[in-house]
Order: sequence, then structure tokens, then C-alpha cells
Amino acid sequence: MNKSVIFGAATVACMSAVAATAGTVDDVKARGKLNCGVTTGLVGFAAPDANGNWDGFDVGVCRAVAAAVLGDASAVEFVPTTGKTRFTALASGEIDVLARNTTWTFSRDVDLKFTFVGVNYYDGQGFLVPKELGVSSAKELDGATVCIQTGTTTELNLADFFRINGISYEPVPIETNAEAQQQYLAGACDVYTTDASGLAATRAAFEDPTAHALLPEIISKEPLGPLVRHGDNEWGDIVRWTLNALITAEELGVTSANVAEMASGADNPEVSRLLGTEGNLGEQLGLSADWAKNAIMAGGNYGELFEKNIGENTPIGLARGLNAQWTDGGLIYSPPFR
Ligand SMILES: N[C@@H](CCC(=O)N[C@@H](CS)C(=O)NCC(=O)O)C(=O)O
Repeated sequence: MNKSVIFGAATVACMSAVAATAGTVDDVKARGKLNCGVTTGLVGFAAPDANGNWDGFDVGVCRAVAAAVLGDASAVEFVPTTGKTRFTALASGEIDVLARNTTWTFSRDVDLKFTFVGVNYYDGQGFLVPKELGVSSAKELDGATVCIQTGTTTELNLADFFRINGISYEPVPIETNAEAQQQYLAGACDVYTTDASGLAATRAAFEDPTAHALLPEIISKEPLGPLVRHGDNEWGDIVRWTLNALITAEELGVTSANVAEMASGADNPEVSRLLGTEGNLGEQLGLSADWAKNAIMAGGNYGELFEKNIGENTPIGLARGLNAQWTDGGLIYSPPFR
């Protein structure tokens, strides 16, 4: 190959790397759409409905960001990613943000160079077993075959747990949750292990969820949250403060039902700053004054998104637990809007 062709190819590669690290908000505005990376399908968190419309708790983050930036919660291109493909999709610029049950870890920040803008679900890794297996603790799983998703934090946690307890297992590697569900139900593995929230969502989709049990052990910390590329702080701020707006809205009692009324005059000055009727927080982000109001209207505040998609009155049935507001003894805590 001649030298100028090689040089040309290298320049293009460099330029696209640069394009992927700055100016994301301008790209999103010019495109008129947010490219949001989600799972390939996990009901309650992110899945297309019968009409192909994506819905779920993580989808709610995508829609809130689109509403904050573009004033339109439907201006989102949902890009399904697997545990393996998600980081390449973000690094290459194929997606603007990844909102897909991804655990904030040292190596994903420092080595892969991604910025986690916050946590939208505090989770931990669990085990799902058929009740007929007759197992009541993960420590009884010596010699078990375990379905495990490749490219996830769950692989190392699993190895650590079995090593610490001096027991062995045989991994059955799988790529997607749909594949895990199919293999597990077909008996190709005795156990399915992943984030406990993912197990609850998966079990809810079974024909007979009552025939399966979550074992009591939670073997890791899995703080899940949206992430962006390092190097574009302006974009990181937009996604971070959109998530914080949903969290603060719940704390201050701003809901999708009352946000319009609150925006026309609130007693609490922080509510007025949040909703853009006082101060210029939107302008500081490079967005319109009503950016947070639009984000809240998109799918509701943090608590509304939780209850509607994964809460105790849904088939997934998750309690708020660690994901309660700090004012209710949980870990969900937004820095102040001032
Ligand atoms: N939180 C872990 C695991 C995330 C993960 O991939 N979970 C699976 C099982 S719930 C999933 O979301 N699958 C959806 C899919 O296959 O698209 C990580 O960040 O590595």
C-alpha cells in the first residue's frame, strides 16, 4: 500500500476519534436526535413494546436527556447493545450516551475512559435457581453449571465468590439476556447469575415465575448508571444534571402531573431554579430555561420512573431499598441546584 494512503487512513481514524470526544451536544442538536445505547431487551429497564416503542427505567433516562436537549422526549434513536458491544459503541461515537444497567467500576472509568455521571440504580449480583434444584444458599452450588453474560462485571465476581468459598463451577457463557433466559429454562445451566434487578426482570417474564427463587446472597456492589466518553465535560454535565433533575424533582415533590403548575410559580426557590423560572441554570448548560421541566415531563421524576417501570406494583416488583431517597434512608441523593 502506498504511504499517502496509509497516512490518509490514519488521519481519518484520528479525526473520527477527536470527533467522538468533544461537541456531543452540538452533534445531538444538529442531528435532532439523541443516540442512546440500551440493552438488547430487559423488560422494565429497556425493551421495545408491541409497536416497537422503547420503554423502561433506563429508557426513561434517554428520553429525559432528549427532552432536556431537544425539547422532545421522542427524539431518541435507541441502539441495542450487548454486554460486549456497549463500550465500543460509546467509544466510537455510535452512541452519545450509554444507559444500560452498566456498573461503575475503576477500570471502566480509568482504563476504558468513560465518565459515569451518577447512579440510577444501586444493585448487587445475585443467583436465580429453579426451586426444584432444592438449593437455599449460593454456597451449596459446588459443581453447578452457571449461565453468565460475557463482557460483564459478573464474570469476575462469580470467579471470586466461588474461589473464596472453595467451591467450583462450570461457566456457560452467553451474550444476551434473551439467550440466558432460553438456556436457563432449557436446563443448559443450573443457575443464572447477574445483577439482582436483571434477575427479577428476567424471572417476571417466565411462564411460571413462582417456580424460581433468588438465593439470599448478594455477592457484589453494582452501582448502575449512565455513562459518556471522557473528554467532553459539557456533555457529561448535561447528562449528569438531567439525572440529578429527576432525582431532585422527586425529593422536592415535583411530578409530571404538577410540573407545569409549579413552573408557573413555586414557593420553594430551589424548585424555581430547577424549573427555570429563577436564575439561569439552563443557560449555563447551553440549554433552554425549561430543560429540567421538559426532562421531568418526559416520563416523570425518578420515583415515578421507578414505580411505573420496575416498582412493587409492576410484575418486576422491586422495592426501593437502597434506591430510596436519602431522606427516606436510601442512597439516592442529588447535589443541590444552585
Ligand atoms: N452490571 C453488569 C451486568 C450488566 C448486564 O449485562 N446485565 C445483563 C443481564 S440482566 C443484561 O442487561 N442483559 C441485557 C441484554 O442482554 O441486552 C455490568 O455492567 O457488567
